[in-house]
Amino acid sequence: MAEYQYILVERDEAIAVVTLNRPKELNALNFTLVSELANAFEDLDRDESVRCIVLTGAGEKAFAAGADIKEMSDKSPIEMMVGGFEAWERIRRIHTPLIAAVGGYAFGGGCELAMHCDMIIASENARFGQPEIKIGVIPGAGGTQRLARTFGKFRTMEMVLTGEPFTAQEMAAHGLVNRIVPKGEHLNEAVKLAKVIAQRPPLAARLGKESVLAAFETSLSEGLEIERKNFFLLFATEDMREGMRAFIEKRNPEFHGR
Ligand code: CO8
Repeated sequence: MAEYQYILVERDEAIAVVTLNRPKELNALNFTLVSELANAFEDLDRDESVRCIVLTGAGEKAFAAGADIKEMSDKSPIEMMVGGFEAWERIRRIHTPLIAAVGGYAFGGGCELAMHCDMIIASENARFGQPEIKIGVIPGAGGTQRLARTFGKFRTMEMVLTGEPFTAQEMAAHGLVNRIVPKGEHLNEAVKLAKVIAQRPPLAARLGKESVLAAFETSLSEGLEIERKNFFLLFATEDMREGMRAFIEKRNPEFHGR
């Protein structure tokens, strides 16, 4: 497995756990870290034995407190443009299901990174926020768009225009957190959920993810078309035959990703 400076990548059978590993800086996302993350996710995405990826932050205080303000503070618009946004696009295109395990602060780019994932498990002490306005900018890695689509216009406005954080409970009440667990339990719970997904046929998981994400990018009729074509496509898989046969024969299915 590749060596990284700012992240850790570990395997637990079919699960990969990726840890943002700058705990002294509250896992602030510098350009190198985000690029390492994109590289690691792409490597794991290519590995058929990886069925689900869990993303978490090192230390008790933060998932990630946002982009690295010290690194960004003297950058020009062009340096920002060429410096790192391509890595965020690469993360957006990962096919393997991604689960964010959030304890403590998920601020700025940290909140946006959690929202790049497909599910979010949060510790009861998790705090989500887009505080960029307090330092003179706005969210830049999808915060205004992804929040507005789930959290709604009015709460998103409050978050983006005041910069004040919301609790895990508030996020869960509005559908931005799957479940809240006692402090410190977020990673265990995320791995537990990942293990359930890892048992499912991976091609169905991939096309299920693709279809759900299409809901955020298309009209209803285009989205329905994508869903239907993906549904038909799965009838070409051995796993579909196995899944249905196992149901009829009243036994557990054995999926091979084919
Ligand atoms: N960048 C750099 N360093 C940070 C960051 C950060 N975002 N957050 C915390 N740190 C550092 C602190 O400077 C401090 O370092 P040092 O010990 O050397 O002084 C250390 O981490 C611990 O932080 P604090 O002492 O501040 O810890 P507190 O518990 O007192 O406060 C907070 C925790 C409330 C989270 C506080 O650290 C804070 O407000 N952090 C900044 C949050 C923020 O503004 N985030 C948004 C950044 S902008 C952004 O994310 C835009 C994303 C655009 C897309 C990405 C493009 C690449």
